[in-house]
Amino acid sequence: MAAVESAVYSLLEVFHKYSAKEGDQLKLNRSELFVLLSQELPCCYRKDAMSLLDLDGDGEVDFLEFIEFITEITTELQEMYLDNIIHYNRYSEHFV
Ligand SMILES: [Ca+2]
Repeated sequence: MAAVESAVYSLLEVFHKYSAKEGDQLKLNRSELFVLLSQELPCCYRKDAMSLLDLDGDGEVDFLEFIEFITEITTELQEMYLDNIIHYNRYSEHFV
């Protein structure tokens, strides 16, 4: 499977692995969200995660809300990634 396809399937599998544990199978309740973040995204584990991710205020996180959060994280990581590439390229120029 191609890398991006694998990443997409991984997001789907992780979300549904945790959302299916209790109540609505297609949404993360507070405890499911906290377990998912602590197990799969420990860098983003926060006590106020539910209020950040629950955009429609229904007390649960659906897949679209989860993906929006993943998009925000990925965008922030891209900025760090690009900074590192720029730094690396500047550093490399001194030694060519
Ligand atoms: Ca929600």
